[in-house]
Amino acid sequence: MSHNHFQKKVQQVLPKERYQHTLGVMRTAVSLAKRYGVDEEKAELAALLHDYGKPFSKHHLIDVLQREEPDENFSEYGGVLLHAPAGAYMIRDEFGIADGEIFSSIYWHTTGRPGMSLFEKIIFLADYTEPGRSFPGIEDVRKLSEVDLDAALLAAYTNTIQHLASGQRLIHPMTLAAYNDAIMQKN
Ligand code: DGI
Ligand code: FE
Ligand code: FE
Ligand code: FE
Repeated sequence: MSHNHFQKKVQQVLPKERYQHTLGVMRTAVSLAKRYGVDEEKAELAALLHDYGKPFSKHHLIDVLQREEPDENFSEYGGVLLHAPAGAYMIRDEFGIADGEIFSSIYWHTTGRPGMSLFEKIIFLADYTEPGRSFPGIEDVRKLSEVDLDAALLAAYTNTIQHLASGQRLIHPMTLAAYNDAIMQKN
């Protein structure tokens, strides 16, 4: 299947706004890939597919994930987290994309994780900073992402954790572990 075919499929599945977000993530991912010396086409493909799982029901996403990981705990921390890991498996199986970097960048694009690869950082930050997004703190992360990926990542984790805690929402252990790792890497 060609990139064009994947794009048509994604456009069919995603609601209009989510597809517009995806186009923004693709452009941002290509720009970051160029800047940091990562395969631009691969970054664009991962960005195209990163939210593929989003429109599917919680029930379906849990089914997909439980089949692969019977003791997964994503769902305990909020339904919004499921589209990332479940989406990674769906892309592998429905699109036949076997690339491990694409898989893991989609899998971890919502929580992050300790020891993020360069490729994972680029997809995570492209998702966080694409031009269609606006929320408090995003400008700092946008600026940092052009000069220092690790500083941008730490700013993004900090912002997300503050946002979740301010609403007394659950924070997935990987989100906290990613934050701790980013602090340790800095020092
Ligand atoms: O799918 P997108 O909206 O493009 O972006 P995303 O996959 O990064 O999801 C962002 C949402 O996920 C946002 O509402 C914050 C939430 N989130 C991120 N980390 C955690 C989290 N929600 C919970 N409950 N726990 C987390 O650790
Ligand atoms: Fe997402
Ligand atoms: Fe994100
Ligand atoms: Fe997204």
